[in-house]
Formats: sequence, C-alpha cells, structure tokens
Amino acid sequence: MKNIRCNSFLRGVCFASFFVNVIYFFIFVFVVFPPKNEIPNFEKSSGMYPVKNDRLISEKEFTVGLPPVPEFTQCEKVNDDEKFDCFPRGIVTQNLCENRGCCWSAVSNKVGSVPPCYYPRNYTLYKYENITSTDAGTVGYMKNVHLSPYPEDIQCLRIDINYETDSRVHVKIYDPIQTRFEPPFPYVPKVKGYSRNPLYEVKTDKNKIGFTVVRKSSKKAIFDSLGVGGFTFANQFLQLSAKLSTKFIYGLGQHRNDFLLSTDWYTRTLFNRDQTPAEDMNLYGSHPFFLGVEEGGDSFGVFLLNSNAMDVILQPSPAVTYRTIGGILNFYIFLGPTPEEVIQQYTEVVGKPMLPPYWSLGFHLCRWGYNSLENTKTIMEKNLAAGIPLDVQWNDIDYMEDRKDLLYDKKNFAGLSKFVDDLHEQGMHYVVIIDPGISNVEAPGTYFPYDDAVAMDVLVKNNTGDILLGKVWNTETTAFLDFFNPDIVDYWKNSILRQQKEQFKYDGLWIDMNEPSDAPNGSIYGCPDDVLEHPPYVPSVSGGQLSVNTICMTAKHTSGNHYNLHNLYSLAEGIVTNYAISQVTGKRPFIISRATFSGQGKYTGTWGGDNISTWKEMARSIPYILNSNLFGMPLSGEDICGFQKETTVALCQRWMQLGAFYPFSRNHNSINEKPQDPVSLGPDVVNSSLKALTIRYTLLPYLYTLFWLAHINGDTVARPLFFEFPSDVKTYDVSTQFLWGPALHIIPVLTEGATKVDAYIPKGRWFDYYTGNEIISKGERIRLPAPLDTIPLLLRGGYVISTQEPALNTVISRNKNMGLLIIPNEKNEAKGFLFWDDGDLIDPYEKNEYNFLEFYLTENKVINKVVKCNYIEQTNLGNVDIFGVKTTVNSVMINNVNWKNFKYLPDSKKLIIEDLNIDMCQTFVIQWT
Ligand SMILES: *[C@@H]1O[C@H](CO)[C@@H](O)[C@H](O)[C@H]1NC(C)=O
Ligand SMILES: *[C@@H]1O[C@H](CO)[C@@H](O)[C@H](O)[C@H]1NC(C)=O
Ligand SMILES: *[C@@H]1O[C@H](CO)[C@@H](O)[C@H](O)[C@H]1NC(C)=O
Ligand SMILES: *[C@@H]1O[C@H](CO)[C@@H](O)[C@H](O)[C@H]1NC(C)=O
Ligand SMILES: *[C@@H]1O[C@H](CO)[C@@H](O)[C@H](O)[C@H]1NC(C)=O
Ligand SMILES: CC(=O)N[C@H]1CO[C@H](CO)[C@@H](O)[C@@H]1O
Repeated sequence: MKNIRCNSFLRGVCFASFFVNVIYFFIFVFVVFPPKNEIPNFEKSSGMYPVKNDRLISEKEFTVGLPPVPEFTQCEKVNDDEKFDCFPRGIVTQNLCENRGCCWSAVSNKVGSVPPCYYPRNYTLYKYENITSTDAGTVGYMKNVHLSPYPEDIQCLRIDINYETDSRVHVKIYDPIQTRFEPPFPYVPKVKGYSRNPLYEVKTDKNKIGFTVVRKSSKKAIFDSLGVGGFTFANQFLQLSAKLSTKFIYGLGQHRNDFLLSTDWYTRTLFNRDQTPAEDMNLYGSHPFFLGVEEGGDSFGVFLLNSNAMDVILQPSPAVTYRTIGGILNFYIFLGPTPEEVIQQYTEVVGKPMLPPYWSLGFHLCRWGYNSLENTKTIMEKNLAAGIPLDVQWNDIDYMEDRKDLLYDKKNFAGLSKFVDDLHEQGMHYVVIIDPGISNVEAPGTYFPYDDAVAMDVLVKNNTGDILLGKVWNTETTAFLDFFNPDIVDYWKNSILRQQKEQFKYDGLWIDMNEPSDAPNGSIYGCPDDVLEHPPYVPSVSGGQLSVNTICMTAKHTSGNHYNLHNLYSLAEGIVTNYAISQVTGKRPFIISRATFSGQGKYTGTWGGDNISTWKEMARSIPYILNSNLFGMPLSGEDICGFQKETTVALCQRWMQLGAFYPFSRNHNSINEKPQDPVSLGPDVVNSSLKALTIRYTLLPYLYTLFWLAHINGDTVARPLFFEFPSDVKTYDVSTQFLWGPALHIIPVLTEGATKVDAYIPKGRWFDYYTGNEIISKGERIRLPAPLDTIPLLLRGGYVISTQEPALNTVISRNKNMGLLIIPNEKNEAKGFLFWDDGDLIDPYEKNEYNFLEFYLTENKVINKVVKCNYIEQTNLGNVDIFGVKTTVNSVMINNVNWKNFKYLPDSKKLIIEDLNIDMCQTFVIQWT
C-alpha cells in the first residue's frame, strides 16, 4: 500500500481557502452589521453545491481496499444491544456481510431488530495522521485506509474539537481539502476564545476514530463515539455512532410518537414531507436535536447541524447512530445540566425564539371552506355574540382567486378590504394563508406574482435550467419560489406590499405547503435519473424515494441543489417572510409555518399540520407541543378539535379546553367537514370554550412573560413536568400533562366521558386553580375532579402569576386592570415576573422600551421590584389573590395605609384584595394580619 499522507492533498488548500475567505468576509460583514431585521445571507458562490470527489477516486483505488475480514475475537461477546448495524439496506447474507469487513451472527439472544450483520470491535476506515490537543480543544487529520461499502469515501478528514463555552463543545468533522455543503442557516454566532473551565472533558485516542464527551462532575461519558460502530464519511453516506449515558431521550422531530422516545431499535427519519401526522414517519419538520436526561436529572443535548435527509437510530445499549446523506458531521453538545439549561444552550446556537405580538396569544378561528366572506363573517359574529374571546380571524386557500397566491376571490370575498378594516376597528386581527408555489399559466400581464418572479429570476429551476414545474393548488401547474435567491427578499417584500396596498391589510401570514409539497413527485416531467435522486443509501423516508410529494433533488436553487437545501426551504421562507412583513407593516411579524427546521422559532411559529379529529390525536398533540418547545419554537399549537374527519361535541368540548392552553391556540377545520367553531357545535362546546378561554385570557400577561423569557433566555413556554422536577424519574414519561412555565400545571381530560383525571403530581405544595384548595403531594398520583366544562389546573407553590381582566379581545383587555395570583410554597414564599410592552413593537429589547417587574412574597407581605419601566402606559394593579392563607385576616395594609376592600374566604383559605389602583411601576408593599 502506498503511504499517502493527507498532506499531499492539502496543496490546493491555500488557493481554495482564498475563496472561502472572501465568502466568509461577506458573511462576516452581514452578520456583524445585520440589518434591523435580519435578512438571510445569500452568497451566490458559497460552495453549497455537493462536492464530487471524483478526482480522488483513482488515487484511492491504489492505496486502499475493503477492510479485512474481522478476526473472530473482534466479533465475539458483543452484546446484542451493542451491535451496530453494518448492513442497513437490502437482504444480507453472511458472505455479503463479511465482504464489508463485518461480523455475522444470524442467531441473537433477543428477538427484535438486533442486526445479524454488525461492525467488529476494531472496524476502522480511517487512521490519524496526527492529532494535537491544546487548552482550546483538539485538531486531528485522518486519512482513509479502507474502502467503505459506499462510493466516494472522503480521503482526508479533519476533526476540530472546540471548547466553545463552559457548557458547550463543538465537534466538526469535515473534508479539509474540498469544501462540502454546510447549511447557510441557522447562522451560528462564532465564539471568541474558549472555555477555561468547561463542565466536560473530551477524550480522543490516536488509535481510534471518534471522541467521547465526559461530564466532569459525574465522570459519566454522555456521548461516547470512540471506536463505536462503523464511522464512515463517503460523499453521500456519513455515519457516526455513540453510546449514551441514558435511555431517556427526547426530540429528533418532527414525529408523532411518544414524547419519550423508544430506544428499542427505533429509527427516526428526518426529511420534511407533507405527510398527515402518523407514527414512525418523517413529517413536515426536521430537527436533528435530542435531549438526554439521566436518572438524577443531569441532562445533555446533542445537535447535528446537518440539513440532509437522515436516519437517526436509537438502540438499547443505549446508543445513537446518525446516518446522513450529505454535508458534514457538525455536532454541538450541550451539558445543561438541567433540561431547561440544555434548551437555553441549544437556542444560543440555533437562535432564540421570536417574541410573538401580544394579540397573537389570543384565540384564533379558522377553517378551510368558509367559501365566502359572508360565511366567514357570519360564523365569526355568532361566536363573538356568544362571548367567545377571539383575537384573530383567518382564511385558508378558499379566499384566493382560483387558489392563486397574492390574489383574492373578488366575487365570493367581495368587500374583504372593508371586512379587515372593520376587524381592526374592533381590535381584532386577520391572517391569511400563502403558498410558496405560484401559477405559471396566466396570460402575461395579468398575474404580477408570476410576471415579477420571471422578470426577477427568482424561481426554482430544474436540472436542465428551465423553470421547474409541479402542481400544488393551482388549476394548471405551479412554479416554486426560490427562497435561497438574494433577490427574493425584494420580490417578496414588494409582492406583500402591493397586495396590502391594492387589496387588504392582513396582519400575519400562514406559510403552508413549504416542505415544499408537490403532488406529481418531483415535477410534471418526473426527475432525471441521477445519484442525487437515488443516492446509494436512502433514509427511511415515506414513499421510499426522496422526491415523493416534493420537488426533484436535482432542482436548482441559486445556492445549490435541492438535495442539500430541501430541509431548509421553510426556514429560508420564514426568514424572508419575517423580514418582508416587518418591513411592510412596521410591526412585529406573526407567521405560522407548517414545515420547520432547527432555528425556525426565531422567525415563525408552527402548528401540527393536518391531523385528524380523534381522541388519540388530541392526546398526541401534547408531545407535539412539548417537542416544539424543545426545538426552540414555543409558539406552537395543533388544530383544535382536529382538522380532517368529523369532530364530535364530546371531543371538541375537551379539545377546546386543552387548546386554550396551547401556546398558539387556533380552531381549524378541513373543507367539507361540518363547522366546528364553538357556536356551531352547540352549548356544551360554547360552555367549555368560554370557561377555558376566559382563563387563558386572564393569564395572558403570564404567558406573554414566558414568551419574553423564551426570547431573551431561550426558555421553554409549555414545559414537560421533568423540566421542573428533573430528579423525579416518575415525571420522565409523563406527556398527558404539561406546564406553562414553572407555575401552571395543565391536566387535560383525554378520554371520552371521563369526569375525573388521575394525574401524577410531583412533590410539593399545589393549589386548585378553581377552588383554591391546597394539595400537598408526596410525588404521587392524585385523582382530580374534571366535570365536562372544566379542565383541571393546578398552581404551583412558590410563584407569583400576573393576570389581567379578560375581554373579547386583547386590544380591549389590555386596557383593563391587572392582577396577581400569589401562590406560596411550604416556606410561605413566592416570586414571579411581569414583562409588559406595547405588544406590537419590533425589537422592544434592543429599543429598551418595555417594563420588567418582579414580585416577592415573604410570609404575609408582597412587594414588587421595578427592574425597568421604560414603556409608558398604565400597568395598573387592580386585585391580588393570595392562596393558602391559613388564618383569618383582619386587616390589610397597602403602603402602610389601611385597605378595606378585601375578603377572606375561610373555605378555600384565599385572601382577595380588591379595587386597588396601584401603578405597578411604583414600588408597593402589601401586608396583612
Ligand atoms: C497534520 O497533518 C496535516 C495533513 O497531513 C498537516 O497539514 C498538518 O500540518 C499536520 N499537523 C501537525 C501538527 O503535524
Ligand atoms: C482490537 O482492539 C483490541 C482492543 O480494543 C485490541 O486489543 C486488539 O489488538 C485489536 N485487534 C486488532 C486486529 O486490531
Ligand atoms: C425542465 O423543464 C422543461 C420545460 O418545462 C422540460 O422540457 C424539461 O424536460 C425539464 N427537464 C427535466 C430534467 O425535468
Ligand atoms: C408518488 O410516489 C408515491 C410513492 O412511490 C406513490 O404512491 C404516488 O402514487 C406517486 N404519486 C404520483 C403522482 O405519481
Ligand atoms: C355549563 O355547564 C355547567 C355544568 O356542566 C352548568 O352548570 C352550566 O349551567 C353551563 N352553563 C351554560 C351557560 O350552559
Ligand atoms: C396518530 C394518528 O392517529 N395518526 C393518524 C393521522 O391520520 C392519518 C391519515 O388520516 C392516519 O394514517 C394516522 O394514523
């Protein structure tokens, strides 16, 4: 074997790196001086095309061959749980297996998915040329010494391990010679310097490929890939396995499975697909991030920044295997140690969630198939008349003229402009759907969206350089906007501006079908026979092929092939739409996207897609909401009462209650189903909706404050129990209950006919929201009453929750008095926060125009602390409810002055102080005896 050194390949690097540096310069300029609202960085020549390594192949064939047949000792006594699959596709025989240099054992001790063909202990395709460690991390070069079973092994690899922060290590394995595709966003801010005292150490070994991240405090290896599995880095097959320190794994979305993921040979496939939510399928979004929680509570997170189609396999060891079909292996590992801190650290990398406009936290009503403005109006007005709080009316594609983007149906929706103006008069808002595909068959000069798109050359091209044609909602065929094209920013902004000027002034956009979805599988001409369409390894995508229900992998965007950019399409659309709307309206944007990728939450919210109206789907919506929060997209909800199939009164009654506590709360229905807005379903649904939504509206200041903390710190809004009780193992698989922040425990009824719920209540002091009754839990299941019109809610001792008098919409409620719920813990202490601003301003943090207040309870005294009061509008405190006051109260003092308007309820042990008129921006003291 000729001894080739990585060195000899590196000669070209200097030259290549000149170009790379030029590109970095542009990116740098962009990032250091971002426009007010970040616009995406588009570089026409940023090396995003997949790189072929053809020129290396002939050389390689001289120097490397298949790995040797393993010696028996390398195969024996490998635990079934620790067998890593060496033959993931096709029918394997002993011969085929051993030809790959792998071990064969058809008989395993355990039935299941134990692979019969597995990697030997010493399987290695690469050898280090050198590896050097410093205080800041490690750099190593390795060369390919054996052929993998996949074409085009990358000859030379570099591993960079950087101790970026105390709680985050960055490990990047890439080709140092030829730049390979890396996602242009989410943009990860570069770290200056390095951590001198990290929570972790990273082990490498010059004889083994991989790395191990060890938590210093527990000495546990949380992610151990050193010599584990069959590390491979071929052009279209990149694989890395690692043993994990826990089998409690969450994330790897979007999925419709249990919140706690199975480690029983379970494959999660990530590839954005227009797919009705179903178990074990790749769905609308891709989030290559997981959270691991060890018994005892130590938590960590692993993010693979890679946008190509991939399988992620969990096996009982426990261990994880990543198999992706492009890009590089770019890992960020977060050390927590609490689950909440892991999410904060993850969102530092992918971007903190946007702050939604205040009105968007109200209730939303929508359906596909109102079919006319008249019907939209009638249904909306019936619900308003019934007292249902409603902030936002929506329309689906039926508002469009012939389902054409940016045009509305002037016959059936005549008067839309006035309708929207009237909504605004009443303090309501209006949102419409928009798709990324536009009709290409209109007569020239009659449809500006297509004419402009052609003129500005912002449409996706096919393999032969013509506009790629597919079919979505349009009557004929559809062309797709290229959201990776720098000129799309102007195109989209101008189109939205023109629609707003000439048609009607919507307040937000619903970006749908942006996987992107395309009915004909690829294009109306199919897709060319190409290695991008049919890679050597196809992840377990539904339909078996990448282009099913989407555009061809060979389709061309300005910055590369769809093969690499597919999962990023919705993120690109989200970034551009967020920018365009804020430019046009001058207000904080509201966008809901169906497809998502890591970092999406910085620009848009999301909803669960086209689910169906069943009790099971309603229950499954909770893991969906919790996962969205894990992925840094707290503004998420599911179509309340279900989208497809007919809902029932019993289901919708319970679903409206649960949906009142989705961070994004919208009732939405499919065409041809009977109406499912509360009033159309009758008094029981109205009754439940009124009660639950009134509570939502009362608690909106608390919810908004949680969104602020998410925006600033990367906190979750809707939270699994174990985020607050990480050392309580019994919380790890609870996904039928959840929390808003630390303090509100939501326990929906998920079974038809049930009027009680057996809920797991973690150890501590809790209070029933409705009765004020105290519940002291030792960490046990407790039966809670749940009459049909009631969703059980518990308040957690130790917190202060800010409230406001509810109203028909938030523009009205924002003028009303605020309140405080004071919920003491065992020590009779509590604390809480309130963030308040005008609710619509872009960048209140940067502009420093907001109020931030803290509240504290100690014994029989409540005080506030004014951290900031730069937003000048009355924030009047009208009433204070104190829970768990054990003895009768005789007097109340406000700022040392006697206050008569209070009552003490001996049954519920609640002290209610009323008719206050306190400016919360002044310090106050409330005491009672
Ligand atoms: C490691 O090997 C690479 C590739 O052969 C070479 O460019 C680099 O200078 C070497 N580094 C050290 C520290 O020897
Ligand atoms: C395989 O690895 C073991 C320890 O990990 C080592 O003792 C043995 O020599 C290796 N065998 C070969 C063939 O490299
Ligand atoms: C690209 O589109 C053109 C015109 O729409 C069509 O004639 C051609 O066959 C397409 N090429 C591919 C590879 O699909
Ligand atoms: C697209 O591919 C899927 C899976 O192979 C197939 O079921 C479906 O019929 C195809 N659709 C069209 C329009 O060809
Ligand atoms: C709502 O339901 C509850 C009990 O289920 C009942 O007591 C109450 O009268 C109902 N209210 C209305 C307005 O129907
Ligand atoms: C979890 C669940 O019930 N998912 C269902 C959603 O709807 C599709 C199609 O209607 C079913 O195939 C899924 O099983």
